[in-house]
Amino acid sequence: MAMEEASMGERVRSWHSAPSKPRYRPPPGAVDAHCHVFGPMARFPFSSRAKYVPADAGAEMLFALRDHLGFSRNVVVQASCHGTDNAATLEAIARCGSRARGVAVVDPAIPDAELAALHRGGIRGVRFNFLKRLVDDAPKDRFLDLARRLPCDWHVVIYFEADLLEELRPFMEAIPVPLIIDHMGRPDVTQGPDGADMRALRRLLDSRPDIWFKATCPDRLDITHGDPWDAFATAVAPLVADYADRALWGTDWPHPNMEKAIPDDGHLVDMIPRIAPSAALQHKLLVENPMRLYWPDQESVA
Ligand code: 0GY
Repeated sequence: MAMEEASMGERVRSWHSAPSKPRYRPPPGAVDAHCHVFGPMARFPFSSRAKYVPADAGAEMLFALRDHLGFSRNVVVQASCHGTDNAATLEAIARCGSRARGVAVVDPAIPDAELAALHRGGIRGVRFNFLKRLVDDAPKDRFLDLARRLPCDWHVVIYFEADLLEELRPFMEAIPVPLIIDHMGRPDVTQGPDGADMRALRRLLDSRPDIWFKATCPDRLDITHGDPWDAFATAVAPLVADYADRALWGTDWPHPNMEKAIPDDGHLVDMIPRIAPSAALQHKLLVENPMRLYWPDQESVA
C-alpha cells in the first residue's frame, strides 16, 4: 500500500482541470490532429523505459474535451510514456468508431501482419521521435527500412527540435511516404516569421510537396512570454498562409511534460483564428487537410 501511494505521488498531471470554453467555434467536422492518451495505468501500464510517468488521462477524458472544445474528430498520437505498446491508443480509437484515427510508435522490426492489424485498428502512421529527453535511441537506418514497408496510405510523423533539422535532412529526404513534422520541428518563435528556424523549415517544406507540419503548441514554443503566446501567432500565421494545404492543428492534450506551464485548452483553440484568420484557411487547417490524410475515403461529417 505504501509503495502504491509513493508511486502514485510521483505521477504528474500536465493538463488543465477546468479548461475554458473557447470564444472561437471550430467548423463542423473539425479534427484535433495531435493529442494523446495516458493509460489508465491499471489497464495500460506505462513503458519501463518511460521518461515521465503521468497521471491517468484516458479516452473518456479526451473525448469529453473534444466535445467541450467543439471538435468532431481526433488523431491520437502514441506518447513516448507508452513505448511501443499501442494498446491505450488503439482502445481510445475503438471507443469512437470512425471518429478517431491514430499514429503508432512501433519497433522497426514489427512484422507486416502486425502493421496490418494496426491499420485495422485505425492507425495511419508511425512516429519517429528524436527528442533525447524522451527516447533512448532513434535508429535512422531501421526507421527507414520500416518507412519503406508501411501499409498503403500511411505516413511518417517526425518529432525533432530545430537544432536537429539539418542533420535529419537526408533522412527525411529518403522517407518514401508523406512526412508530418510535429510542432513544426520546434522553431524558436521569438525569432519571428523570418528567423533562422522558420527559414530552415520553409526550405524543408519547399524541398518536397508532401511534407506537412503541425501548427501546434504555442505553450511549448512560446514559453518565455506565455499565454496569449503573441510570438507564436506572429511567427506561425505567415507559415499557415503560405503552406495552407499542408498545415494541421491539434491541442497536444494532455500536454506531456508541461506540468509547470499547463495551458488552458480553450485558449489554445482561440489561437486558431490568429494563425488562420479566414474561414477558408480555418477549414483547410481543421477539416480538409486532416481528412485528406486520415480519412481519405470519406466526406467530412460533423
Ligand atoms: C508532444 C510532446 C512531448 C512528448 C511526447 O510522446 C511524448 O512523450 O510527445 C514533449 O514532451 O515534448 O508531442 O506532445
